[in-house]
Amino acid sequence: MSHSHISSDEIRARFARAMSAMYRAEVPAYGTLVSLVERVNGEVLAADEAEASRLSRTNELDRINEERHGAIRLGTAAELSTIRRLFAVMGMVPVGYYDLSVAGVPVHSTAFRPVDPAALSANPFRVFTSLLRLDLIEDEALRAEASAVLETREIFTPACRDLIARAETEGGLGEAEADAFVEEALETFRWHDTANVDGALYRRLDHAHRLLADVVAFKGPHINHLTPRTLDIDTVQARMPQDGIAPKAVIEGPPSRRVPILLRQTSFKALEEPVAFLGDEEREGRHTARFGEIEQRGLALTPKGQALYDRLLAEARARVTPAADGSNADAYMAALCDVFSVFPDDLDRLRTEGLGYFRYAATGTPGGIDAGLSADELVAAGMLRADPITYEDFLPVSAAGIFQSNLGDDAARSFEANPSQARFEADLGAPVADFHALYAEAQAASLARARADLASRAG
Ligand code: OOG
Ligand code: NI
Repeated sequence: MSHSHISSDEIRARFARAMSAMYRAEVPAYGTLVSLVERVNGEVLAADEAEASRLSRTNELDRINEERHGAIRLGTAAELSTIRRLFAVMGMVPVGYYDLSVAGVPVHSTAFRPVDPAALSANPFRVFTSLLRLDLIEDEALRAEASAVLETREIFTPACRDLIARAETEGGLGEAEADAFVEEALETFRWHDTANVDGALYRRLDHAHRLLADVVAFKGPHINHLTPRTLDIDTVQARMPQDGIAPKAVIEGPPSRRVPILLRQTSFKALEEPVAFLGDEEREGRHTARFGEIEQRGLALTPKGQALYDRLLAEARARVTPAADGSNADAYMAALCDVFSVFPDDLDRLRTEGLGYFRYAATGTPGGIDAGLSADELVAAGMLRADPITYEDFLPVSAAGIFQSNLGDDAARSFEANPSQARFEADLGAPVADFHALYAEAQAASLARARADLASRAG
């Protein structure tokens, strides 16, 4: 990287801020939600000194009030591979593969995000990115029409394409180029109130699947939500109505616990917006696309912890299947709490039972070190401290719940489970990273550093 290049972390931070400003202007309720989340985060940090110092130790305190994820839905393989190159300019790479066909949504997805711990604390901005699967749409004629519309649209500005290519060949962007890139890249995510199709085709697409209309009928993959991170999702959920926002009835993910695990999410419903279809100057169309969401992040789970989570979630949902209209929300939350009571809820047990990932650091305690001691023994002896590693990814069942609540209740269809990671990676033009490998690596690297620290002190 030459001296004149600015870091990809800095480009990502600028882009995330620009996106947030754009979305605040387009969807005022998002601004209300962000203010509420910031207020509640401030209250949590003021009331809970231990949590505040843990977040400061793990370099999360500074990032929290700027932390966002967004989501887009793409139509073609070419769009997906170009968006991969666009996100790479900002240090974001594809992590994880999510098959949502099981949940009746004809897409498969990945999340673009930074992976390096230092980059995550600089700015963890992520974008959940889905690719439409036309192969899951039954109507062959409609499939062909949809694909013809998608083939002719261009979701990147020419200047954006040039700047991506320049970043690739030069290994980065200079100050002015970075600002131009942020401005041009933002165009891809902007809302367009004029559609790419006429009203008749829109209705056919919408009838086949709400998602099909949302992807095919528009000029670009408008950002459909931007999610701030809260330190107390139950409080924000409870206060949303006072601020004029109606949340969906059920918080997705694990129940409320002493030690948060994985990810809990809730959203408010999509806005209904006026749309002008082709050949219709009256803007008499209506489309619901954009919504709001909040999330609370907790401990990243190991494959063993994840398997326990998946089993318990399936058990709770089998006992009470949450209805789309929220009518059995209380019964579902009660079943969830009951079923999850067997999931260990203190940090020591989560660590010693191998359920979660931890970051190790040497404590200030002086003393010799026995190289043969295990990490758990060193923690028990007060030589090492273990802090939870935050889950930076997504949950397919939760994502399906978010999709369904904002696509409308009638959108629930069932497809056969139909994962196709190899196809997705071929379209993407790259493999997706395995997030368990990333967490395991971060844990192992911190432990090796902590052991080296202890050894140098002992010597
Ligand atoms: C994406 C829904 C998934 C999440 O937080 O799980 C998601 C979408 O509706 O396009 O954003
Ligand atoms: Ni989301």
